Amino acid sequence: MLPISNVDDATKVIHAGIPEDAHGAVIPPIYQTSTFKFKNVDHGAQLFAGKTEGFIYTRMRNPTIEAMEDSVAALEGGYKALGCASGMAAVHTIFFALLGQGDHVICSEAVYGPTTTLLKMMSAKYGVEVDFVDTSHAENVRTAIKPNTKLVFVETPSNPTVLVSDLEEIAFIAHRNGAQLAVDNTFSSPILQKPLAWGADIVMHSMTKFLNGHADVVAGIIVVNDEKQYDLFRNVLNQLGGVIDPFNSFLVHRGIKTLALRMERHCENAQRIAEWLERHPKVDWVHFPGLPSHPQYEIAQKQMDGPGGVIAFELKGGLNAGKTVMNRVKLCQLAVSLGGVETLIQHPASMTHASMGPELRQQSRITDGLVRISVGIENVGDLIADLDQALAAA
Ligand code: LCS
Repeated sequence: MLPISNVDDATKVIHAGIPEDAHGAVIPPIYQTSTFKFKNVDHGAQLFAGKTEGFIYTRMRNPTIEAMEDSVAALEGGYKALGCASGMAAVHTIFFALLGQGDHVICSEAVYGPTTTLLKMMSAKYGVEVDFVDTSHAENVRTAIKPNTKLVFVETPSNPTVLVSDLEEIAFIAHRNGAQLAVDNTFSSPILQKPLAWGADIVMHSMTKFLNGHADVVAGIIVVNDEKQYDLFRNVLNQLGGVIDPFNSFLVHRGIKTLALRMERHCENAQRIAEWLERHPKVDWVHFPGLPSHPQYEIAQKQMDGPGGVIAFELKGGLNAGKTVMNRVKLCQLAVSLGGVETLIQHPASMTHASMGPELRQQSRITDGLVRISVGIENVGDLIADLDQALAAA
């Protein structure tokens, strides 16, 4: 393994998680195998007993998956990481590992829709107590916390409202009350935000987004701080079965090589577009952490190394005007997901956050007219020209 602990992220994305290879391969090979041969019965027994180092079965461990996991763990400054089949598999594994009957969880009210839905399911099926609060005001976490609160789950910036929550403050509140803080860091990637450094205990990503960056893989990851936590999550993930596969791990690890470069361009392009939207006469409001008008601009400045690539905005004409823009864009593509090299535009109320239901959407300020753009790395002039012609029709 190359010495990567004291180097910049731009170096880590290239070199972290690259093991020495018997043949000198510069890129870790894809171990596209479900299972690994034992030398003899005793060797198999030793592996199962954890008394010797090695691989058994890909749901448990696989070298290609571990190479990618080591890369993300290094970028997040964590102990180790666990690749999952999707971001939702990562969310499920965290909830299942940490929450049981009678436990209480506090979750940001603005999160990816299915995270809300999953917690509501766990509440109905397993008796987990759930409170959705606006974590962009940390005092709401303080108010909601109870003696049985086991977990605070924060998404920052939030999907789709792009609100920012103060990780340092929330970690302090959670820990003082014996709860753990898990952070969905999907919108920032570890290049722009490192929640563990602000006190979080667990970080997760939908790697479908910026980490892979090329809109061709569905995957997730959990990063933990210590061995005890790692053993717990690895055991739970192994039983739940939501593991990533070697080929997708290879693709994500390949995508990560350009993560630092891509994030730079995502931030630059999105900043330009957010400023342009904010000046546009047809735009009612814009949420983007790089705008001084953002309600948590100061917190974003403190904990993020860049504003990211996702913008939420609403037109003065509300839903109908938003629909016109989404139907008229030519270069920006009307599709859900985010964090890829291509610019995507979508309507959260009818798409990514439809499953939340109107009540929780209203509480979470996901208005019917809110439009979300994930700004890609195309030429920003071309993107603005496309949005300009679409807005002209609104
Ligand atoms: N967390 C966040 C913040 C997300 O944006 C998503 C997916 C997930 C978790 C779940 O990850 P997945 O299982 O899809 O890998 N967000 C999506 C979105 O905004 N549009 O489509 C998917």
